[in-house]
Amino acid sequence: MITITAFDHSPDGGKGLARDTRVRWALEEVGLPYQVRGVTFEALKQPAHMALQPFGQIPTFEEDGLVLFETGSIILHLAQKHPGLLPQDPNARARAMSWMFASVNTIEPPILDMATARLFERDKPWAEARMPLVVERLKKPLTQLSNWLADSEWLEGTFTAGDLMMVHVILRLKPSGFLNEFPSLAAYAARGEARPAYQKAYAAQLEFNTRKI
Ligand code: GTB
Repeated sequence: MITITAFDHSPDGGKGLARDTRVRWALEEVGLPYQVRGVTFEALKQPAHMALQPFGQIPTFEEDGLVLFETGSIILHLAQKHPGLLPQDPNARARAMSWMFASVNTIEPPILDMATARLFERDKPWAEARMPLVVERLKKPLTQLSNWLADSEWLEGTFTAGDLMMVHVILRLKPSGFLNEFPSLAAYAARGEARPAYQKAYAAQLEFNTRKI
């Protein structure tokens, strides 16, 4: 049985923003059962968890003695091993992987930078002056992504692990309303959210995060 780790209780209270949601989603897309071990913030930095995740973070993935960390690597492993998340054609597979990397390498960093600026740097004397730069650095790649997508359903024709990762990355912009500034990306994210596998993953993380211990 596959075991993943997640926050014992996510700070978002179950909005699906923590990264275990994308792993849950991938597991649902390929139809694999899994169990979840909750980790407290304190336990994240203890040796037992650091042995699984060198940076003291969630999620991790364990199956038959294999331990993986980094959501991109976990989802790539699942997608290569099980049908449903990568096309058969080698070139199309490689394109889907390009999008997986683009999601975590090109789109996620400026999103995290904006989240950090808004949540943790607001009281700094330079916060107000820096914010337009942070917003511009995010708007540029989002505009480019939106231009690429145009009115296509998915990034490369059919749904792939690249879309799964990209949709979960941009969903981080939904609660602030920022995603609505890019209607084609908002519609793209909504298509991802509408997939039955996402719905199952979302419901599971919500139940987990609102469970009584
Ligand atoms: N690159 C790694 C990966 O993709 O696996 C990043 C993993 C990561 O950032 N994990 C975060 C974590 O463990 C949780 S998801 N943080 C604890 C720590 O670093 O000490 C990031 C996250 C957390 C909370 C919310 N939220 O509440 O809205 C959203 C996203």
